[in-house]
Amino acid sequence: MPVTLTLSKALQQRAERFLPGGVDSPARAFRAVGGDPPFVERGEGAYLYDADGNRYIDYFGSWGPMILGHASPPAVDAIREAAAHSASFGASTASEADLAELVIKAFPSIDKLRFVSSGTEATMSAIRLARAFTDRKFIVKFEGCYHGHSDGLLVKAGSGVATFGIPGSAGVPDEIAHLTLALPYNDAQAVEDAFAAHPKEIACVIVEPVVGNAGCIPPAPGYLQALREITNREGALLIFDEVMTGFRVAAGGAQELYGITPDLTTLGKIIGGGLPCAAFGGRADIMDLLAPLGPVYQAGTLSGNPLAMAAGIATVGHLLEHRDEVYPLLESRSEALVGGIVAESARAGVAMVANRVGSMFTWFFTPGPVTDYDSAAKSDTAAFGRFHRAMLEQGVWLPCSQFEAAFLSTAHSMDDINQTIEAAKLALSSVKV
Ligand code: KE4
Repeated sequence: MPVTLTLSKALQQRAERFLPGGVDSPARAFRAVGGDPPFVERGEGAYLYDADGNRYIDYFGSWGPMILGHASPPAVDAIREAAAHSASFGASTASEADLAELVIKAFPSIDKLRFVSSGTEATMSAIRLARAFTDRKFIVKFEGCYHGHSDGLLVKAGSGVATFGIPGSAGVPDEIAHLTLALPYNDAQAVEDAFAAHPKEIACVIVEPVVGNAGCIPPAPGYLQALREITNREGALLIFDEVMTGFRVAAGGAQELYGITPDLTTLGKIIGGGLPCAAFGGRADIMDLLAPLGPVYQAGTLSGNPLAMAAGIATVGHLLEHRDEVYPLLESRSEALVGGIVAESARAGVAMVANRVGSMFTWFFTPGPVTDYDSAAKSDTAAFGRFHRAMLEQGVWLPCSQFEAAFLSTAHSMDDINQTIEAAKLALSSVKV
């Protein structure tokens, strides 16, 4: 039954009276894919239900957190119980160490961590720590990687590979952007050149070990190891931004999957079970620089919030207790879904390549391969927009941008996956104009 969006359109108009673009985060406005964004009323398992009563199979899962599906009973019960004792104290609770202990059990590279309320805070704080620990001020990031919206990370590549960045957003001063080198992903030589051009000046390299924010782009064989070796040799810290990959591509994230030990790790999304929760952590000799122990100031009113801790403990606890079933299930079902749609695109004569690591994946409308931001940017984003709208009309809600990763949850059934592949058959016919 085709989707109608009458009430959603009215809600969008009302929202635009109070919120810029009617949203609290730009991607939700559907500008990258066109069409009107449905307004969600509730989620349950693999499904979202909008204000008009339409049901959608959800493949973005709140951009990653909802790995157990929506309203998963362990998380709902834990949040309900915690909320009955008040939502926030601004004082220490046992639950913070409870969740920290679970996270550290899954991430042996983390001796200590600190909770914050967003991935942006986590990466911003980790970079401040790296600068203090190394007494250096420049940082390296990679084109196509997104680490939240702190000024120094909203930076585009400069004119030359080893030249400092230019602002990637209005309001970011050149002076701040010039402290960041934005290099091509999956190019170890570019990192060598940057350090050669700026010896003993670079505090850290921050990387999405599996890129999700240009669409899904896996690391080339040996690439992460090269980052580890170069940063070790140059006295810079390696920061794995696992906000998306943590507890997603493996219980221990990309560092477990690829066998790399970073100096600092940032986490988010899944560790809060859908509530505002993120973290940064790593070697104790670095983390102990944080106030109140050391000179690096970092703070947050709602850091370690008891409801977020309860949701995180329920979610992470479930994943760790059932890791031997959960991750193989997500792997096999994701393979069936991604492969099924790629096969349909070949039958439809639509140029498509897919990248997947576990249950995070992206279908790119390009012959491919997609190995970095430049090759991702060759995708036919108009075709992706037509595909997205055609899938939404059939009750399948994909991430609303070609340059985002899609996710599967443990709640998605094979019936959901087969229904999605059927919907793609029809949607792909609308892609070809
Ligand atoms: P937040 O500040 O949005 O909690 O986290 C920032 C962040 C940091 N690191 C990585 C690898 C991330 O993917 C993110 C946020 N991801 C985007 C979607 N890809 C959030 C969605 C949005 O901005 O609305």
